[in-house]
Amino acid sequence: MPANLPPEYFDAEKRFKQAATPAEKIIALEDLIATVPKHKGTDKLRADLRRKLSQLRQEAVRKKKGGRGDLYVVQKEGAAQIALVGFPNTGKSSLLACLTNATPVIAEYPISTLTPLPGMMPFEDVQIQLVDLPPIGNEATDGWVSGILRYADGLLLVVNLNDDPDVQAELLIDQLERWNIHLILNLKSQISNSQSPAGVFKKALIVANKKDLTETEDSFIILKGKYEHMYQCISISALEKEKLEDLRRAIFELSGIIRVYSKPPGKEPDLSKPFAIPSGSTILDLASFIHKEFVFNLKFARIWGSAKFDGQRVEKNYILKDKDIIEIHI
Ligand SMILES: Nc1nc2c(ncn2[C@@H]2O[C@H](COP(=O)(O)OP(=O)(O)OP(=O)(O)O)[C@@H](O)[C@H]2O)c(=O)[nH]1
Ligand SMILES: [Mg+2]
Repeated sequence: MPANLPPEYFDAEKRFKQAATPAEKIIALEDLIATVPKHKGTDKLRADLRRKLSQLRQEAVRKKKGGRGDLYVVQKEGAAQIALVGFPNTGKSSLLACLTNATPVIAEYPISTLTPLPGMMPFEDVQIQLVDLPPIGNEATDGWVSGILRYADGLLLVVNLNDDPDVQAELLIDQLERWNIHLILNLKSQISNSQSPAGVFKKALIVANKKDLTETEDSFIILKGKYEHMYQCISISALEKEKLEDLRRAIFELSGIIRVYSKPPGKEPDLSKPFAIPSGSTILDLASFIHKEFVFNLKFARIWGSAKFDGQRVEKNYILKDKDIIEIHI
């Protein structure tokens, strides 16, 4: 046993010994490792603890094999599914807690999130699903985390303003590239999420968290200088709940959906429940979404909102805009 271990080590060691479940053991051991000072005298101890941690993580994944489906796939709910990607401690779980009704583990120690956790974020009259994930760079979880990213409708790259956010963003994008997950440059482009032999293409937004900390303004300027022409960058504080409304709107825009409302001929529109459909959808796409039969019977539609005048007659290939009201004639 190396000399000069701090009292926190012994407290953490006690908690590790008392931990009952595999998840608790992993968390307690991560905690314990964080208390060991880094110097020559502790090399062997740190290596032993790391080996133990890696073994526990492998066991945890093996034990989950029976319920593998639950661990690897997050059932989509709501209008779109957006995944949170980032390095340890950047505030992914804090964000999920701020924006949704989910109650994730939030902690000062790294790798506090071990399994995916979804939550629903209301934005005006739609619900968007956010998925909190373990951090990138952990060999025990990277495999299935990257699997979830491939299925998401958009990615939030969460970086910490206190720790060279531009470098974090670069490393994250590099890692995604290695998984053949390519980010679509510029949200406003017409390209949508797609798949090809070269990999998947995803829309992304850079969320720079912890703007409440001092001297973070300059790092946001550097981040924007490097990335703003490619991805929207937004600085927020999950802790102080700053700029969260801007973030909600940016997430809605990232989701690539629009809301349209239907109106039976001669009646008032039903504004209580929108149809959430991909942006770029036409009247015909909407018709097939509402009812398969409509595709064959559709004659034309009248539209309130994006057309030149209210109630204007439009054809099947008319491209809908967010908040249009549509009267379908069959
Ligand atoms: N000052 C400040 N601290 C924050 C903010 N958001 C989160 N934190 C703190 O940062 C630490 C990590 O937060 P988490 O939300 O657990 O981070 P995470 O990215 O989910 O971490 P992992 O799951 O380990 O990857 C916690 O101590 C939070 O209280 C913020 O906006 N400002
Ligand atoms: Mg977390």
